[in-house]
Amino acid sequence: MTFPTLRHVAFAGLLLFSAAPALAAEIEIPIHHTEVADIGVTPKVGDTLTFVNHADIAHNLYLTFEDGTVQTLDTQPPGTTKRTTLAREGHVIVRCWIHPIIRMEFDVSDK
Ligand SMILES: [Cu+2]
Repeated sequence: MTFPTLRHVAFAGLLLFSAAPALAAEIEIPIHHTEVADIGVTPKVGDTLTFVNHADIAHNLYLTFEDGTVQTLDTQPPGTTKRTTLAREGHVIVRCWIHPIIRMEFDVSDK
């Protein structure tokens, strides 16, 4: 019996990796008082954003996508989480209907 060489193992791993769809990431974004934290990475289409409200006030975030689509995440009381999966690439602006001072922007890359 012969053992596979490191090269064979690496090749098999490459095949497995390329055959599997890219794993979607879940990115947690804290909200403190009236500040939505920067996302810190460039998310991909299919990734999920999780906004966690650590403030003691309610927020109502909405995302404006590059094509003009607006997605409202609805009222988010203190201590609650809102989740959205990114469906399209391009520039996104996050704002709050209640607190116009809130603004966070990021870009979504395609897969
Ligand atoms: Cu707000």
